[in-house]
Amino acid sequence: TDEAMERFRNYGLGQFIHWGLYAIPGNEWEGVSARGGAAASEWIRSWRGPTAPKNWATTYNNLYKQFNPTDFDAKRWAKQAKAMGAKYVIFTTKHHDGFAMWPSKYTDYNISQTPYKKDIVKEIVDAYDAEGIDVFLYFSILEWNNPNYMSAEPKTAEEKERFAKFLAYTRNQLLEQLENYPSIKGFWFDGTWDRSWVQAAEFTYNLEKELRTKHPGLIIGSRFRNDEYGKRHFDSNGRLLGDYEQGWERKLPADYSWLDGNDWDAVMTIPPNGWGYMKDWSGLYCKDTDDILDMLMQCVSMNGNFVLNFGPDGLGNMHPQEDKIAAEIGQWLAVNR
Ligand code: FUL
Repeated sequence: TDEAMERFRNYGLGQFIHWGLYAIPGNEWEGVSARGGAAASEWIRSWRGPTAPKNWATTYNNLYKQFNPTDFDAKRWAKQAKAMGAKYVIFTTKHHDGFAMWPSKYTDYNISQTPYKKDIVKEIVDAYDAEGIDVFLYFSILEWNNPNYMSAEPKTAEEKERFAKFLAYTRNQLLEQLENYPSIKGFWFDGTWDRSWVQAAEFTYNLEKELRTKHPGLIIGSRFRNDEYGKRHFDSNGRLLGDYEQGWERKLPADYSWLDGNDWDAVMTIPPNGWGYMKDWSGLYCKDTDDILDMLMQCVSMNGNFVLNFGPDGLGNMHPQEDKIAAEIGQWLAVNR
C-alpha cells in the first residue's frame, strides 16, 4: 500500500493559501476594482482594471520592490490552520506571474529581491511541519513574465530552443524545491492547460518519474499532466464544486460518475471568485461558515478532501472574515469530527 496516499485519503480538510505580489493591490488599483470586484485578484496583472496605467505589466512586475509583509508570522497561520482542523496546506510558491516566494537560484524574480528578503516558503514549511500539518507546494507552470514560456506549441527552431530552456528551468526549480524543503508531501500544479505543456508529454512523464524517485511517496496532482496518467495520484481539478466557483449556487452537480476510483480534492474560495487578497468584499456573495461546512461534508462523504482558500493581505494578515470562518469551522469540527 501507498502510505502517502493513505494519509491523503484521511485528510478531510485542507487549507489553501494564495499569497504573492497580487496581495498588494488586493484586486484594486487607485481604489477602483474591475468587474464590480468579482475579478480574480491574483489575475490582476492580466485583467487590467480601468485605472491601470499604460505600462501596467511593468508596474505590476515592480510590485516586488514594495513586498514587505511585516505582520507575517507563519507560526500564527499554522496555529490557526491547526485550530481549524486542517490536515494539510497548499501554499503558492509561484503563481502565474512567475514570482518565486523562495530564493530560487534560477530566477532573479524572487523573494530575496524584496525588502522582506527572507525565504517565505521555508517559514511556511517549518511552521506547518511544527504543527504536524502536511505541506504541499502549489506551482504554476504557466508564467506570464517568462520570455521562454509560450502557450502555443513551439514550431520554429528558435521557439523550440526557448521552450527547451523553459522546460529545463521548470525542472531545476522543482528539484530545487525538493532539495530545499525535503519534508513536503506533494506538489499541487496549476497553469498546465496550454498547448505547449500538453504537447510536452514525454518531458512531463520523465520529470514526474524523476521527482518521485528522488522523493519516494511524493504526491502529484492531476494538473501536472492533463491526462489519465496524471490522475493516478489524485484529481486536483476540483470539478465537484466547480459550479460554485463561478457564482455561488446551492446545488449539487448532476453527475458524480467521474469520481469513481479517483482520489481527489476540491478547492474553494470564500468570495464568489478569486483566490488572492481582495480588499473589498462588499456587494459579493461570500460564503459563510454553514456554506463551507456543507461543502466539506459533501466532499468527505464522497471520499474526497475539501480545501479552503485563504488570501492574506500584503502585510501578512488574513482577512477578518477568513479568521472568523476558520475559528467557527474549528469549533464545529472539535465537537463533530
Ligand atoms: C486556477 C488559477 O488560474 C487561479 O488563479 C487559482 O490559482 C486556482 C486555484 O487555479 O487555475
